Amino acid sequence: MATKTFEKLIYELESNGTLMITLNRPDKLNAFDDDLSFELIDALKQAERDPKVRCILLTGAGRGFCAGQDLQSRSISQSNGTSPHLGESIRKRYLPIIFKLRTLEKPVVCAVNGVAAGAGASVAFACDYRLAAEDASFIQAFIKVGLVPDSGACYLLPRLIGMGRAMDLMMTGRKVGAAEALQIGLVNEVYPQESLMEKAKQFAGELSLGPTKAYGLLKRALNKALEVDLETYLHYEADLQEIAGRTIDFKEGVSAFVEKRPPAFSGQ
Ligand code: T3D
Repeated sequence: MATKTFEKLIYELESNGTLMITLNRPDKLNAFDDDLSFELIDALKQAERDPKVRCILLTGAGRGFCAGQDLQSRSISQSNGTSPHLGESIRKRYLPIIFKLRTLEKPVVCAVNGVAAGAGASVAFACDYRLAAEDASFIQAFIKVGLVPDSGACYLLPRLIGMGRAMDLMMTGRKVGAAEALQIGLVNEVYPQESLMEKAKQFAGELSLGPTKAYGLLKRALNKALEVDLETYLHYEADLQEIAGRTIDFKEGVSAFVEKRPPAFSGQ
């Protein structure tokens, strides 16, 4: 498989099948410039294609997770008297990232190591799990710079925490600390900063040993379940189970149960 070298993120595949993707612009709290956003799209596509990747663990280098859009580049174009085409920017950069995170048929765990603001928060919301450090935080920063929440925030956040809470966070742009994030269901677990990565790797490692195809199908099922009526969903679910029932991991799961031993899933 052709592999690509990245400059603004770190792409490390561990022998257990966990792929660590680390956003790597720590001096800018890993804000998305064009390069970082296009590299993340490429990294996710590569992870999707590579059968050795069984789980993705996404995090940020330094003290932040991701501060969203790099505002420096926007400031430069505004001072030149030009209005950036944000619709085009979102379609080309954020849309593919969010869509790929939601539809990529492998588990994606986000280790939120620090502040997640604007599109950086949206990226965390699009992951399947959010494990946060005690000093992590989430900021719907868009409104503070006069923008509408983007990168799927208005779609994803109400689905995670409900419409009322999402409206509050988006209208005020206030900072949500890890304790509140846990309480409102925005994150799955909170750990001390020093143990976050160890815990996240351990958890991702467990998912890497799981029935990868079934994880992928369950993501498909949950995505569909939010969109369609019950009867349509029940037919869709039957189709997915037809697929899952033909996997090697289903055979292995049943054999392991009958033989009273732990399953050794291959991801096939
Ligand atoms: O444009 C489009 O394509 C549309 C899409 C928009 C999507 C969006 O994400 S809009 C929202 C953009 N993000 C923000 O508005 C967040 C801006 N950042 C902040 O509000 C604060 O930095 C934080 C609350 C996130 C963290 O505050 P703090 O005090 O911990 O750190 P800091 O000192 O503000 O930042 C540290 C450095 O990172 C600093 O650089 P310097 O001065 O030391 O050289 C700061 O400028 C830089 N930085 C932080 N966020 C950004 C950034 N540089 C560029 N863009 C950023 N978003």
